[in-house]
Amino acid sequence: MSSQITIALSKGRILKDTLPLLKAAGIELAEDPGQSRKLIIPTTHPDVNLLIVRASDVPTYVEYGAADIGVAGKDVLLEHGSTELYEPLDLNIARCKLMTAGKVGVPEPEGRIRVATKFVNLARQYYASIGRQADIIKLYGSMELAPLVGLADIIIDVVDTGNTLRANGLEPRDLIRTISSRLVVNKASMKVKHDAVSQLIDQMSRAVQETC
Ligand code: PRT
Ligand code: MG
Repeated sequence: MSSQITIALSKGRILKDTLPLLKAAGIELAEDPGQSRKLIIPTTHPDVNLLIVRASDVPTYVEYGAADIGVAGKDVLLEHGSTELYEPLDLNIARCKLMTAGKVGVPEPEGRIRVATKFVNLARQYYASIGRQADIIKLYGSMELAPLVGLADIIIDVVDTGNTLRANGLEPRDLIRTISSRLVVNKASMKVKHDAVSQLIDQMSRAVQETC
């Protein structure tokens, strides 16, 4: 690898699950991002740096070329909706389900429903696809609260164990789609840094297959 490569990742489950795949490509963190407040993390590979960004900002960094490569959930990528990103690899990590959920035992009202979510574009597409009238309310977090206080009938969120729903008296309803995290690549980087980028994709791809 001789080109400089910048990789955008979010802290938390994506960072944790991506580290072993990067290690297989010869990339290890030179500092612990859990300990450090730095947002640019050097690696043991002289040509590779990591950027620590908000999960929902990863597609933006990669689209504008501030990072060459990123790792983001398919939920975030679909909501972002860019056609300007290559998505060469399903990393099969941070798996979850995008679902609707509502209050336990409370049937959905007839006619128009109110839906709270941070995935407003996905929510609009989903209700259009099933031909249901829905008012979509944008929230930035704690979606589970919305049905409890009468802000919405339904939420749309990603669900893993379902414990968060259950703890708040909610139940999963309809599966919208299964989600995993994807490697995304800036289109210009794919051309200009082709050798370095494709080597990294190949190495990570092999590591994904070995863990499956
Ligand atoms: O936290 P921030 O607002 O910065 O962004 P984020 O919440 O999108 O980031 P992060 O790191 O929490 O999630 C990154 C990606 O991980 C998401 O885009 C998903 O693709 C994926 N993922 C996998 C999940 C989960 N599993 C998950 N369980 N993202 C969020 N959750 C939430 C869930 O909504 C619930 O609130 O975690 C909580 C626990 O889930 P349960 O079902 O196990 O209780
Ligand atoms: Mg989170």
